[in-house]
Order: sequence, then structure tokens, then C-alpha cells
Amino acid sequence: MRQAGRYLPEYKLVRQKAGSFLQLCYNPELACEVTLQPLRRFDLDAAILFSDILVVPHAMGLSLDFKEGEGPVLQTVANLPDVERLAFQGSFEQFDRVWETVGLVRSGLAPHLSLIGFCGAPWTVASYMIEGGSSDRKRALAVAHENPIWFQVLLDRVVQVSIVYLLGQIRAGAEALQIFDSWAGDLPTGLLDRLVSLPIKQIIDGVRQAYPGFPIIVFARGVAKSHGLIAEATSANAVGVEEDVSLRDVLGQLTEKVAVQGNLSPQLLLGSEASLLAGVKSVLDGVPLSRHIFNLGHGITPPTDPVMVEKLVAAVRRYDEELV
Ligand code: 1CP
Repeated sequence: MRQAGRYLPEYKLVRQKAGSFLQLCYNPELACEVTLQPLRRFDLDAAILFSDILVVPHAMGLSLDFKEGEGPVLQTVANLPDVERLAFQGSFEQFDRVWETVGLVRSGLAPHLSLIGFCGAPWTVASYMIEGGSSDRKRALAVAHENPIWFQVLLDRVVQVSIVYLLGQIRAGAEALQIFDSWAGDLPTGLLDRLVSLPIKQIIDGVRQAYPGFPIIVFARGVAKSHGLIAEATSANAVGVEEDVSLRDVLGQLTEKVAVQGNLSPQLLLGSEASLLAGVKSVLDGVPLSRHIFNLGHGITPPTDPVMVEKLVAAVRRYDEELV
């Protein structure tokens, strides 16, 4: 989860060299380098592609910029003509560069390490396309509630383009996929089916039509009691779980074949070693190793000391060895 983030000095150097965040995303050599950096430092099991969920709306024709200290600035859509102008078929030059990154990463990664590709889920991506950047999602929520025709067309186009994007990542060497619905928790439970589960299921079906059984993790952040329903509706292999939710409770909502991923609070990396270790133990206790991918509950924060990440990984490994 945001492994290659701003907490690593070597990332900051490459980012500077690239010029901007977006130039880094579209520079296969440098994007490969920052994808691999955390793996050189830490004893991790998998790498996550360095890119961003907003590459999809960018490829669909919306202008995109990442402003220093401000986050993304994306061109918005507000009506049917805006949505009908969005590209959703054919080829997307932005994707070629990301796929090239995936290929470089796979060949630079030791064979026993996995490579996770990703995209944003349609609700989260559409919310950025409506709001134009980081926001409270009020406008996007109003549109979701009013459900104008153009909103459904928007979700459908994001689904189609996301499938193209993910299939290319698999062809280039991704071995698992994660779909990030960071703002799923904003929605009332009555809208989760239509706006979260259904469009994610359409993406998963599209991917598995070409690659049957392909492993997919769904991270619907903030849906606590609805993880089970979403997993069932989407046929995810694993669900990413936000912090402050009991993994055991979520496991109880899932069938035996579905695993959990998560969910240590990234804030614990900013405190004492003792509280970090207590946090690791409380995440791991009582969760079967065979159904758990250890991870943070959300992205790593920029003030994190890499030494704390090292201690975290060592603690998880120790716990592993005690059990097996
Ligand atoms: O300054 C910088 O260097 C940019 C910081 C950064 C990074 C490292 C952004 C800007 N994106 C990323 C990479 C990224 N984003 C990855 C690659 C893996 C990695 O580097 O470790 C992934 C998986 C994402 C996914 C992403 N981007 C999400 C979903 C996951 C989540 O964090 O909830 C979202 C919501 C975004 C949008 C985004 N990208 C970046 C910013 C500042 C934002 C806006 C966040 C917000 O609205 O609060």
C-alpha cells in the first residue's frame, strides 16, 4: 500500500529526477525503479506497480496534473456530452507506458516475489472525475443519489477502460490485481450494490473472461460490515480491510475460500516500537496464515521512518516462524 511513497529518500531522488509525479508514472525505467526500491530495503513478498488510479481518466481524455502539496487536479465531467466525449475504445498511449513498466518490473523482480497490478474502482475513479481532485465527495455523492443517465454511462465507460488497462497489465506480467475503492465508505449501504459491487464485478468478469480464475483483491475502504456482501457479489479472492476493523469479524463474513488483506494502522509506524509490535500482534492473533495477506489498512504516510517499516516486517516474519 503506497510502498513507494514519499517516506523513502531514494524515491524522493528519483521523483525529483523525473520532474513531476506524472512524468514518473509515464517513465517506464524510473517507474520500474521506484516499484522495486522497497523490495531492496525490506523482506517483502510482493511489489505493487508504481502508477496511479487517475491514469485511467487521463487515458480517457481528461487533463491531469499533480500539484505539489495539493494532490491531483483532474479535468471534470458534469453532463452527458462531457461523458460522451470520453474515449473508451481503441488504444490508449498512456497505458503502453505503464504496461512497459510492468514488463520491466517483472523481469527485475526475483522469481519468488509477486507483482500486483491495480486500478481504481469505478465509484472512486468517477468521484475524482466529477470533483476534479481530492475532496469531500459531496458533489459526486449528490450525483450518485440523483443518478442521472450520464452517471451510469460514466461508470460503464470507466469499467470498459479499466478492463483494457488490467488485461494489459496481466499480459505484461502482473500476477495478481488489486481494485481500489478508496471512497466506498462514503456510500450508504443501499447504494453499495449498484455503485461498488456491480461495476467491480463487471471489471472482474471482463478480466477473468480472458484469464479464468485470475487472483483479484478488492479494497472497498470503509465498508466494515459489508465486506462479505461485496466479496460475494464480486467473486474477489481476497478483501483489503481498512484499519480499526477486526479482521476476525471480516473473516466471519466471508466464505472459506476468501482471504483478508490488512489492516495495521499506518499511524502505528509513527509511534513507539512497543505500540507497533502490540498492533502487529493484535492484527495477526487469531487470523489463519492461510487466509491472510499482511498489509497496512491504508497508505504509508510521508513522515514514516523506514526503520520502523523494517521493524514491522521483521515482527511479522517472527510471528510467521513461531506459528509454522
Ligand atoms: O508526491 C508524490 O510523490 C505522489 C504521491 C502519490 C503516490 C506515491 C500519489 C498521488 N499516488 C501514488 C502512487 C499510488 N497511488 C500507487 C502505487 C503504489 C505505491 O506507490 O506504493 C497506488 C496503488 C495508488 C492508488 C491511489 N491513488 C488511490 C487508491 C489507494 C488509496 O490510497 O486510497 C487513490 C485514492 C489515489 C489518488 C491520489 N494519488 C495521489 C494523491 C495525492 C491522490 C489523492 C488522494 C486523496 O484524494 O486524498
